[in-house]
Amino acid sequence: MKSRDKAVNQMIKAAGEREVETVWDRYQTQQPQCGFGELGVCCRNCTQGPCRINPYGDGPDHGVCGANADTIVARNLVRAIAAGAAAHSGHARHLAHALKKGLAGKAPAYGLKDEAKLRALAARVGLDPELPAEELVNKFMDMALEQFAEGEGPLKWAQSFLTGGCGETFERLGTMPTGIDNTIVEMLHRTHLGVDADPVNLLLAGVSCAIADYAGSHLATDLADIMFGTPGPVFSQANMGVMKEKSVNIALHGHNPVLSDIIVQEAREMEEEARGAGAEGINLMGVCCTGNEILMRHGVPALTHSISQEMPMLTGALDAMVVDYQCVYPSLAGVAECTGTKLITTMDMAKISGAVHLGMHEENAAEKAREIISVAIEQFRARQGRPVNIPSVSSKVVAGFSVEAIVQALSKLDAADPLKPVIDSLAAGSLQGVVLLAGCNNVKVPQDDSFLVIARELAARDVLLLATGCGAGAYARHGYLTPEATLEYAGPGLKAVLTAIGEANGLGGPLPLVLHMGSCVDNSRAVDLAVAVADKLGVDLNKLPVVASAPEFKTEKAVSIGTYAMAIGLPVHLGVVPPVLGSRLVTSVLTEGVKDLFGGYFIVETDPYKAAGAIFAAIQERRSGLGLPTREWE
Ligand code: BF8
Ligand code: SF4
Repeated sequence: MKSRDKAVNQMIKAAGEREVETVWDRYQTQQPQCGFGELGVCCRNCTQGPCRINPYGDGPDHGVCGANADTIVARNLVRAIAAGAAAHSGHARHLAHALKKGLAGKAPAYGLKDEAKLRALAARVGLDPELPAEELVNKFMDMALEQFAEGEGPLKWAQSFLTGGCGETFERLGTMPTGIDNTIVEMLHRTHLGVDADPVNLLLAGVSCAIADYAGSHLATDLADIMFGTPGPVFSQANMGVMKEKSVNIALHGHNPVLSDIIVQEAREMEEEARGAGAEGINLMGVCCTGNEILMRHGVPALTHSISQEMPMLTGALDAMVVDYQCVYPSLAGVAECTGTKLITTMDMAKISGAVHLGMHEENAAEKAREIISVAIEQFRARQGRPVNIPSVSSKVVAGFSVEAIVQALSKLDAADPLKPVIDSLAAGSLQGVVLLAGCNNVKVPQDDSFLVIARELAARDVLLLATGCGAGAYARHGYLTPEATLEYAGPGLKAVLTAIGEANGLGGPLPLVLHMGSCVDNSRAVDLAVAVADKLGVDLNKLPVVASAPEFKTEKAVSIGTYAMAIGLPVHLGVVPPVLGSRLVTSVLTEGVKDLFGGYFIVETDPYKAAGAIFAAIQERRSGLGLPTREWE
């Protein structure tokens, strides 16, 4: 089985018929994959290599420079964390530049949209929230940009949004970053030939980089919210059935709303042009995290996610796929050539040979957005008369659960103390705990399977489920972001809690089984929620019955997120084995040693049923630590 998604399977069949190569075909041609790479024991950090260590003792146990398996595995891992942090914080930096230019009158598409969010954030980072908006936003942006440079003390965006206990732990262990960029750059320095060869020291530096990743992610979420609005509940749809044969179908793929949000705004103005070309209208759809951003803020339907990103083109009905950066497969160019889709790259730092490049800059965002939409309209004209094969598979979606939206919904139950109903339910055991399901799909796992199994197993046992990234996408495509899913899969306690909140908000039924909190940078939203609960209870995050899980993770960004989730104190389940098993030392530090230092730790389990059991056990351990009633796995 390649995917649990019916629409994806229909398109895999279409790909076979048309002899279009997909991610699953290429995975086969890569077999057998390199065992040294899988274990993390190969090093290419200098030209005396590549060196590889035989972890079974019947080959070299040191590289040419003398680095052993522990050093090599640790170095490879922490470089991945640095790359992830660079990606998330690069996304934040891009938004910061756009808003800064917008405020200076140089980029008319950008400005302050959500003043209430700005004021709330300002109070958290120590600015006077009562300042006039213009003065405040400028001060806030100066401070935001300062996060990238090396400062004197702890990184403000890490310190201000986590618990006091986290800050103290990071200071004590020397893992509190002083700036985002210098922390990432130092990791490249440390992992150069002949610098840091102490695996534990390297891993601690990896944690520091991951905390910088958290700060960068939080900043990305904050800036997107103040520029484009903080999400609230939206109703939409997901999966390839959202394509419309008679409309101009445009997929927006990548991560940064810096362009996609503007395309959403401009498309509203260009409906007439589309109708002039014989279309019924413009049909925007999202892929991956750019898709999550515009679903959360505008209700734009979600088309598909992660490993199935090539599939929508095979319908023959996709006129353009517009990409920004991150998680965009270069293979899209070849598929687009076969299917006639215009693949449009938009970032000068992320081009793909064979794609049309329409480079957007902050100054010309609206103009570029219109140019991109016009290319898609032309392609719509060109495809007329050709057959299409759109799977009639789609699900209803309720999304938009920012922390603000969740607190707002909860305030209908208790206006004075919105978190109280959740905390009371956790204490009583009608809610056992909270699990954040995050991360990617991975070609090594049948697409969505682990996400779905874990959600069903945990929901039946009264665990509240949050989701982000392609995980949230998986739940969207399978109908798990609906009240109906709550009625079908939730255990009695969870059902009662979600129903009480839903009914208090006039929904006439429960909240969805899984709450979609946004893209991968929006994992910071889930952390905010956990921090609010921890602060209210007066305990640290590493005491809460809260677990993170990345059942099908793939990217370096996901490694970085998993590491910060561990560092703030959460048990973190990984459903794909990370390339660390070549070092017993590194493996034991990550699964056990870190628990004493941070409270969080990694659980590696590829079987989703066993993983659900392990996650539930981690929740019970936390409940027992808090003196709350525990439950057996039944
Ligand atoms: O940042 S979940 S495949 S799209 S890395 Fe990429 Fe993974 Fe999807 Fe979003 Ni996150
Ligand atoms: Fe080999 Fe050391 Fe060079 Fe790595 S840094 S390739 S282990 S010599």
